[in-house]
Amino acid sequence: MELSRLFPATPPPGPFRGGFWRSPLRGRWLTSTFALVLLVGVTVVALTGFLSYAAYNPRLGSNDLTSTKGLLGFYLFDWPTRPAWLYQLNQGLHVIGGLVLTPVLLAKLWSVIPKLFSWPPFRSPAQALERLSLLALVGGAVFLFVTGIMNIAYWYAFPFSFYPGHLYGAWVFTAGFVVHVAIKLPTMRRALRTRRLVDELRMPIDQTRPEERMDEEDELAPVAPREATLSRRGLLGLVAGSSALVFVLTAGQTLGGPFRSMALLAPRGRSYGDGGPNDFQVNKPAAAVGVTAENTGASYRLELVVGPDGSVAQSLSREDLLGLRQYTYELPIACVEGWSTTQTWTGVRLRDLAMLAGVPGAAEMTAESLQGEGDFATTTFSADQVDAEKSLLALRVNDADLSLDHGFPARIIVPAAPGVHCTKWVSRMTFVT
Ligand SMILES: Nc1nc2c(c(=O)[nH]1)N[C@H]1C(S)=C(S)[C@@H](COP(=O)(O)O)O[C@H]1N2
Ligand SMILES: [Mo]
Repeated sequence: MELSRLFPATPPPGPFRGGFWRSPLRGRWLTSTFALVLLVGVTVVALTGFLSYAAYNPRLGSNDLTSTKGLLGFYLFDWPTRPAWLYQLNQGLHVIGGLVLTPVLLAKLWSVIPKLFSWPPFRSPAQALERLSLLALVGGAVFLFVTGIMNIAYWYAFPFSFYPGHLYGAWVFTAGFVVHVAIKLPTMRRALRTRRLVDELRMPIDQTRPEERMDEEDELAPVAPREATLSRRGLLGLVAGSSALVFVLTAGQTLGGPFRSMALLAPRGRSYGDGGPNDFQVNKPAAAVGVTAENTGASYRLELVVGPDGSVAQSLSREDLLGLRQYTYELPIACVEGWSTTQTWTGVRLRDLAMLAGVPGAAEMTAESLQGEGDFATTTFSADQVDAEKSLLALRVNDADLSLDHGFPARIIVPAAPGVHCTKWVSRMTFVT
């Protein structure tokens, strides 16, 4: 069907005219070069994103923060408990990967701007559909990058909650991404063969020639190119340099050690407090949720409850807990926001507490914080997580009592779990067979 008759033959003035876009750097080779980086990078960021959803064990208790998800909450397995750094790696790849790819995404969008104004807007129903899929692709990508960056900056200026929004956006984007890759892969491969990267990296400005149009439909290479004011290697260097800079200024929040102090762009990646044993990342200070020295003092009890009917099997003071067999492990807390911190924790094994509650081999355990209602105050753990050798109710960290901000009198540390499941100020644990 010839649909172009729907539109006047002469394009409207301005950006719709072929001669408007004059950068000699635009062309299919350049776009495909960025596309190749994004194809690999975005795949990693998307997979780790969906894995992060699964890491919450959304099947259990109230763990799922996306209650309206329907089919989109699809995942395949319970999250494992080893290696202990699994979620740290996953979230480091997801968040730092997304940040590092941001300059590449912007460059790719710049390189394809002429297509936004192509004329006629579509020539066939198939092409109309293809362009519609770009709405999911570009809209989805911009939405995910923007909400992701706003979330790690704690800038909740959007009128919906982050978890469902980011998850649904991810599915919209993924649909657009799959269609786009399927359609464009052959063109990308052809375009990448038109130039060699090594040659481009040697080419100074005065030898920088515009890309040739590859065929009739090529809307990227300019019809009326200007003289180059930046070489292709200059542009690639600018983008690669920006990504490298973003990496250096953020990766320390996951890598830790000496790199932490370099994480200038990471909102919560640097030093805390006094250099003592409790001097590490605090997202949510006790004062922010009404936890005080008073309600964690002499009156504190940990109730071990047998579910689902809820009879209290044990009521333990902190001294009681310290009297149980203690274990010490080095384990990370890895926040969904990408920062992580590895510390040496000492406390009671969750499996020993299940035993004490009279529910050995519990199928599920729900931990509640004395913070009461509110975000992250309740978490449900799987049988594997309760049973894992290194799953602790930590009482001490780095040979000192936990500080109030780090969850005194007791906090949960489960290997490989998302940081949000390391519940602080635990006052009740309900074990279900
Ligand atoms: N009770 C309670 N536990 C909590 C939280 C909380 O807000 N309340 N925050 C969680 C989150 S999101 C993370 S990443 C880890 C580490 O956060 P922190 O630095 O505040 O300890 O603790 C988790 N435990
Ligand atoms: Mo977190």
